[in-house]
Amino acid sequence: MQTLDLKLDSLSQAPDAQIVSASSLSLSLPEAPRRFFRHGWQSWSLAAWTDVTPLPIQRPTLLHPMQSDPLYAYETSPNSSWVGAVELEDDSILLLGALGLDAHVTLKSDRPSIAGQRLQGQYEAGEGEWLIAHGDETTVFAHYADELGKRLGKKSNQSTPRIWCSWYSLYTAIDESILHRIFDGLGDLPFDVLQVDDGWQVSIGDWEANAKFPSGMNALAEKIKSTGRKAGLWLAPLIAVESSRLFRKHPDWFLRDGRGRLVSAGFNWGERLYALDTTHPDALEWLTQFMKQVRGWGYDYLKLDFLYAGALPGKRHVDMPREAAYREGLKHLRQAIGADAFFLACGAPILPSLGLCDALRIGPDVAGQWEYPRDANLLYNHTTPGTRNAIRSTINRLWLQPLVMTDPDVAYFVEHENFLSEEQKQLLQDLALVCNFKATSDLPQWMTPVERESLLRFLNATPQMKRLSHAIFQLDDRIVDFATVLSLPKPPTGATRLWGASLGWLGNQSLALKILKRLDDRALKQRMNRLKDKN
Ligand code: 9PG
Repeated sequence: MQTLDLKLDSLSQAPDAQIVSASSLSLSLPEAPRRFFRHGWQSWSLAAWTDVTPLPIQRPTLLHPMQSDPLYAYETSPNSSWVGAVELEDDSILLLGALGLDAHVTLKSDRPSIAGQRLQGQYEAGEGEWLIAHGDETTVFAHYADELGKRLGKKSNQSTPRIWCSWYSLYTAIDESILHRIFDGLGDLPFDVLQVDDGWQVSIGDWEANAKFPSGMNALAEKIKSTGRKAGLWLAPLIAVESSRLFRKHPDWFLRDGRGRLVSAGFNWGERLYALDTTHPDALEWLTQFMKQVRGWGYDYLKLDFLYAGALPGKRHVDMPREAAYREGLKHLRQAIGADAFFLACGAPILPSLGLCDALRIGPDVAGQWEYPRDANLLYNHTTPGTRNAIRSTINRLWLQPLVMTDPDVAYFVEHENFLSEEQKQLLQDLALVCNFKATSDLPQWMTPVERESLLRFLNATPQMKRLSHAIFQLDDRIVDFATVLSLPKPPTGATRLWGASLGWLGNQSLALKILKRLDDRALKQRMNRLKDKN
């Protein structure tokens, strides 16, 4: 396939959109664009309209594999996974989007142009094809979603469940008795799923109930189902920590680079993470059995997390493009789970997950904190937990709505243990309504009667939603404006930059991260004890 050189002028005669085939292509622009739309690789990565100047390298770099596409983490010129767009002087938007996997878009400033590049060989229909669309933002992105749907598949007709999830109140500080009390306390609030998050397992890789769940995972699912709801469970099937039995027993199942060194999948839970090579037949067989076991325990809603690990660059057992390998692995996962279970993909590379999951997280984690100046300004990292980060990327990924249920993460209703203002909580609740995906982690024990009432109203609401512009929405007769949330802080300069660099260095030291984790764990334990005292 050839390299194409195109000019926007030559396109403007043509229809507003056209599909071209090329392994790489370059589209000259009439002038330097005003803004660039960058689309981060996986759920947590940044999706935003930014100006066209280079952005600082995100820190700490140790976390690149879990927060960005590590292949482009050091590329400072504006670049984007699969699809990029520019805003021109006449307010029109020009979109260049890959219709297959393993493709990237970059903005070149010398001779203003937008370039697309495919990385590796053909795998599925649509690869090597690009959509070029020119017009208003809504139209060009709708066109892109439409073409992707034809090639990668679209969402099922299932209705969106309303979910209670354990993560955003107690994090890993959960145990059997606390969860039982919460499930009882939720009473007849109209949730469809009660989802147990991280904290139940022996370790990442060793997916059995830990000592805090002495009755086992089966009994926990039974308890949930006895309340008339579906049981949901969090799992991170494609990663393992280095101390896990799985990793120590089968180091050959994990992804390595061309020189045989293990590929880092990031750092979390105070440990290094490694990625399962899903093209290894034994690893795949283990995955399949594992998924069947979880279904057998009685869980019908699965939040499969840290899925990006399946698409990291490396040398696989079967030599194939990384995103194609991921998609093949996901097909197996989907089959093992069964079509009748609900599959939420999280921390997942966006395009390769389409058509295979029911719902997709489209932004970073929310938090009971609006923004952390350390991350936003010093580390210039907009992928870390924080409500502003979550809203920003989510709004910029709403174009995915025709393709998959879009999960903006949970909304908050309580004041207890939460630092968001009333306005910020309202904005997050409205985001959930815009996404048509309702979830919360609020604890019944923390709710005042008024808060419980507002949660009930939220769960029962079915407003008519209309997008009026990029950031402004109408929900029934209410106008909701996200505009002030979406901008990015100015990149650090001078002393702030030096500060950021030192902090970034510290963030790469596993010892520092381990200490931070200890402190976090201690604070969580205290939170859990306060809750226990309350009962
Ligand atoms: C459980 C959590 C919750 C949450 C997920 C995921 O370091 N990181 O970049 C990072 C990002 C997200 C994250 C954890 C770490 O959270 O999104 O809902 O399930 O895992 O551990």
